[in-house]
Amino acid sequence: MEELITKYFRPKLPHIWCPGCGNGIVTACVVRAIDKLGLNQDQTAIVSGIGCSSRASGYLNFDTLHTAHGRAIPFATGVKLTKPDHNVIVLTGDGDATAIGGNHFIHAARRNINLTVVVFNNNIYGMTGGQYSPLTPHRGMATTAPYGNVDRPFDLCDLAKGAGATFIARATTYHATLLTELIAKAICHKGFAIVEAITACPISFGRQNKMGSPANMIKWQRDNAIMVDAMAKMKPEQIEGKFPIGVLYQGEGFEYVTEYQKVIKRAMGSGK
Ligand SMILES: Cc1ncc(C[n+]2csc(CCOP(=O)(O)OP(=O)(O)O)c2C)c(N)n1
Ligand code: SF4
Repeated sequence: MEELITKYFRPKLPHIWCPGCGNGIVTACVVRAIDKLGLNQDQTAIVSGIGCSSRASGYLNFDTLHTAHGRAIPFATGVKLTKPDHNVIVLTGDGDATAIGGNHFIHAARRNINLTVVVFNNNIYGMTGGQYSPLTPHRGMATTAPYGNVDRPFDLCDLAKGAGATFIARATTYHATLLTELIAKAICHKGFAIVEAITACPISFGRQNKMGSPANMIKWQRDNAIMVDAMAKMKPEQIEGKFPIGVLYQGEGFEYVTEYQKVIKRAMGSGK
């Protein structure tokens, strides 16, 4: 990892993440995926919004944009349209991507624009002290839900599927090798690719929800995630409260930037 740190991280440490936070694991998986694919650092852009997870962009030695809360995807869309040859990777939190940025998320999925979006899902607004997000479980505790969350959460992967994303995957920080593989696959996919990374926030979520130590939170991931193929063969009572990991969907569809290039050609009178 030492080599990867020197190559891919800016000499900007210490970071802001609390001890036991899963954000470092997810960021390491992103870097390992990039390294595995041998991506050109000068042709790779990392874009994030605002939140603990979104701080990752500032630590990484690529072309990076640390933007406004919820707006990572529109900024990334702009980068991808003007630099179609760049790999554009969005690092975003569950609040960033599905609350204030929810509209951007579904429309980028609908357009099937060739972005890789890694959602750090810690089920809460971590940075601002533990308000519930659209991914906080029903009856989960949050500073804005001291008697339990009334809302039903989104299933992020189902939301992405319904909106038109063509690569959808999920893993946890316990399954770091799988998470790395899925991020690499998402980067290679030509279209809107989303990887939900289930990660522990022991401070703003774990404490309120009595989940114990950071190690216990990771054990919870181990005990509740099931590979999607294995899950399909299990009985309903065996999968109650569990969630699938792996590639959940991969499909095809015309891609937004390619179509946009065709429009430019047509407008210039040089293409169909
Ligand atoms: C327009 C705007 N609204 C609200 C905020 C305050 N704010 C900063 S981070 C954040 C939530 C972060 O939650 P999430 O995106 O899930 O990331 P995490 O901190 O959990 O990694 C909010 C509401 C802001 N910075 N800008
Ligand atoms: S508040 Fe939560 S998400 Fe933010 S750095 Fe601390 S543990 Fe991580």
